[in-house]
Amino acid sequence: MTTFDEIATRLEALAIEVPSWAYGNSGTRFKVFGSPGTPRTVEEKIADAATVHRFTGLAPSVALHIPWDLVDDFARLREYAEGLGVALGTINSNTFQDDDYKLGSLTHADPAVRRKAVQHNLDCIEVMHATGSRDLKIWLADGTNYPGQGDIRARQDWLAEGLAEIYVQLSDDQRLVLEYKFFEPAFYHTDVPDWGTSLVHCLGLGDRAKVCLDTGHHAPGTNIEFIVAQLLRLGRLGSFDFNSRFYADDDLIVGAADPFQLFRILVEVIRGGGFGQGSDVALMLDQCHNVEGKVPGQIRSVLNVQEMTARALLLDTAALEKARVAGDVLLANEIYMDAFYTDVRRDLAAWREERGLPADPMRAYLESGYQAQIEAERVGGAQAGWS
Ligand code: LRH
Ligand code: MN
Ligand code: MN
Repeated sequence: MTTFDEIATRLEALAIEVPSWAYGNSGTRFKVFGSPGTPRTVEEKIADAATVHRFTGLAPSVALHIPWDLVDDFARLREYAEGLGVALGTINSNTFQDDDYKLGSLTHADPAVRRKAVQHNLDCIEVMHATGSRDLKIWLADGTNYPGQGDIRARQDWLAEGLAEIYVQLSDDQRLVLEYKFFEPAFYHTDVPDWGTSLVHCLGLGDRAKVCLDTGHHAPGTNIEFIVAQLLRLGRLGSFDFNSRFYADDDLIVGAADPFQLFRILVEVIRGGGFGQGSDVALMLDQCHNVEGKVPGQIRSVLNVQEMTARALLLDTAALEKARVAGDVLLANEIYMDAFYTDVRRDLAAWREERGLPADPMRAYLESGYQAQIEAERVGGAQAGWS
């Protein structure tokens, strides 16, 4: 059995990037509920993200979405964030909210629209220079609703061309991560529907093009940990968008719907070298909090990832390997489940206290008065983008 003490220092490597849009008001297509204390500016979103980090020590960077988080001076925004103890992280481009993109962006049949979409991504690279961000994340809403509507083959060629124009503008320490999603908003075909399509484009671009895996973007029953293992094996897993789903792209709190799936994914992340020293896999959240509090929602999320990472690190890999070699199916499964069922909450509380963090970050936040303060100060919070 691996003990908690043996994994304690390894846990220090855990860093989870939080999305700026998790702090804004969001909802479904039926209703966006406003909640008191919602940020009115990018700075206020960053202040909330910094608060999550202050109470948990787990969220040292915040991802931005452009143009949702557009400001005049990104160098100043970076200073502001750093002053609060967090870095600006992944820059997400957005080519899905402009009328011109109704029938596609990088895959649109009209070269002028494709040019506009490429240019937007180039503008995002400029932002990255100012913010010090490593990753440009591209997710496309591109697709069609009806058979015959588009030339699905030509759209792949246009996509490859556009991505190449973007990729060459990255500097040597920057990366492009291409996110896939199997449906929505298009329903007949999607231009980047799966990890295979994303990988094919990344392979065509170069070493610094990687796949982004959003856990909510798969058909029910998909074995996501297998995809993780395969992409890590190929050196092409760039980042995660963590969330959980019951039905579609629900964007619920990570680990809420299926904690065992999160465990299985993290086991493969660790197994494949995607965690800790030498790893360049970015662990991010991509969530929206429609009915629950946003800052505590984010705190719960990063704590869930921490708890499940600890349990995955506890897996006795030596004993597991022995059982596998011996062909002992039941013992192998027992060893695996033992790690999953280990309750690490008390150990984690002590671990946090040893590092000057609150033993129970959620309670500490609720008692801190931060929520009452932002509710009093902020009137008329802004709506987040949809996801
Ligand atoms: C698309 C997505 C993508 C977007 C975010 C807001 O469903 O997962 O990552 O950038 O939602
Ligand atoms: Mn996502
Ligand atoms: Mn999504």
